[in-house]
Amino acid sequence: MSDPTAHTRATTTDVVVVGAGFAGMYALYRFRQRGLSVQVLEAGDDVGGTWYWNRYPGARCDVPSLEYSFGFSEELEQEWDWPEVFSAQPDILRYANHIADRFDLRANIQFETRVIAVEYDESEKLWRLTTDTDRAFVGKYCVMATGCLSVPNKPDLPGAASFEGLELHTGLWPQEPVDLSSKRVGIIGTGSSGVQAIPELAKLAAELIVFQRTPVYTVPANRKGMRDAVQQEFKDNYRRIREMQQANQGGVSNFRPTLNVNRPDVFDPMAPKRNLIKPLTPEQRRTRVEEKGLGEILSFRDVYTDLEANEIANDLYRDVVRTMVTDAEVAERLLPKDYGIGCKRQVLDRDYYATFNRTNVALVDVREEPIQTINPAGIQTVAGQYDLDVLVYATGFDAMTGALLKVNITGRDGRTLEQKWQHGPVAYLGLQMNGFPNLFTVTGPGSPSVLCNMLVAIEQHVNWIGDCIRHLEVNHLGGIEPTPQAELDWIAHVNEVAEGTMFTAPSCNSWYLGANIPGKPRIFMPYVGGYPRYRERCEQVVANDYEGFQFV
Ligand code: N01
Repeated sequence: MSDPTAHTRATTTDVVVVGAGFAGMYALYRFRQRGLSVQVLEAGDDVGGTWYWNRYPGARCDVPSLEYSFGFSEELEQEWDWPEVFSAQPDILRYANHIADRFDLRANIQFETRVIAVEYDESEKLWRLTTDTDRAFVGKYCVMATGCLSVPNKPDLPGAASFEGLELHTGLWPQEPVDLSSKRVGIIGTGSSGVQAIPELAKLAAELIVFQRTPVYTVPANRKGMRDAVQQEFKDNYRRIREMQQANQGGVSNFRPTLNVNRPDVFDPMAPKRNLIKPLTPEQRRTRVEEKGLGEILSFRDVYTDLEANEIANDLYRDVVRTMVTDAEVAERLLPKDYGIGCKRQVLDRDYYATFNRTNVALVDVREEPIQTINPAGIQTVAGQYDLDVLVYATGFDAMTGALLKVNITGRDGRTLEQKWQHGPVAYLGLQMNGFPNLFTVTGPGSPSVLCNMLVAIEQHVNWIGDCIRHLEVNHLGGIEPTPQAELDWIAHVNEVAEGTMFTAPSCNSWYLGANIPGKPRIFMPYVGGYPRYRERCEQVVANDYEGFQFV
């Protein structure tokens, strides 16, 4: 229970939003525009969410920046320039700061304020939020804009607390620069964060030891600087591009500049309509990859739906990697063997495999050589001791549900979200939960979220929530929540569309399934049916007078 006296010092607004990442910032902008009073609460000392916390060397986005940008303001679209096609974390954080300044958002954001309890006051029909400061907050509506990948996962390794060197997590990287020169650095984890950080840490540190449990499928990222002509063509076509995003499975327009750039390969009339790997001969497959690069393997459509095609692609991938790593034993350890391409979030890299050819980098396979303990000097495996000055955890996040469960949400009749979700997340459209009236989740479990361009997903969700609140206000309706049946039907649908995809293959263990957190229920959490289908469903629900919801 929260401290009841704190309520006496409570600030009351129409809406309380938790989190000042892109979702929380846009919610504040949009709801204010709707005439609502809004208070945003943020644990960090500035805006940016995931881009505020993930400052590790090499951090950058895997969606092109001209697409990973907001479409709600034409002025914003026109005035902002991206320096690279796929931006690095500092540029994305600058964009977040620009938005905060431009739309005067900071005035309604309370920084350095961590929410520790969110409780429904049934008699008053209000949400009461307790924080780690002496202030509490009350709102008729509560919007959780807490992000999908915001609670860092640190595995419970024996002796971890005894390490006397510097301990870092990629998801909680310090703001001040970390001097790694002359340091022996160890890194645990080879997911997206580890793969991005490893080449950069190898350049900064005297020695780098990579502790890998599961090898990764990773392909080279686009590393082009932004050309003015390309940026201009995007700006000239932004309205069309936003429409194209709305119609694309992953919320990405795939718009290609044609006027100012000579790119004959983009609109090749001879390009095969259905790009399949299975019908090609081994030589044809090899040639395609030699000509177009390792990432070409990802372009074959059957790789994601046909297990045989998937295995052909996996073999081809392994053959190419063997040619990239000088030491054959190291190469063999780097090859993913017991799961297929498409099971996990695709990883993109800059010089990942070449990094293992450096003399200051070593690879330890912790499946061959399990970690026994962490001790004051470093890591002890069954094969020996690795002394370290710095230990980096690149061990991911308690994804999608972690941040929602961490803030201790209690709904009607004292029922907690933890109780409701003990067997996995139960929600309708990833927007709301029965028993938690007027509490909304932005990009919650059961919505496309992490399978979509996040900024597109955020805009759609925040717009939907803003319209819903307006509907409640205009019609003097006390509150809204989904019916239990609508939740169950939606979850059944979410599971049904995920079935038969590589995401849910029995060999697949990913954070999408909660498989990275011991004891977490194995459930495929995001909606894989595609963003347009999902968006249309949300629109249809509203057109049918909020079908599946009840007004309370
Ligand atoms: O986390 P992960 P991440 N002992 O969970 C290992 C987004 N993102 O932070 O696979 C040893 O993918 C674990 O091993 P295993 C993106 O959506 C995007 O890298 O569980 N190892 C794995 O290797 C991404 O998917 C960008 O066997 C342990 C690693 O730690 C998501 O964030 C950049 C271990 C965790 O990988 C998460 O990526 C960065 C243990 N006890 C992140 N526990 C871009 O936009 C865990 N591991 C490009």
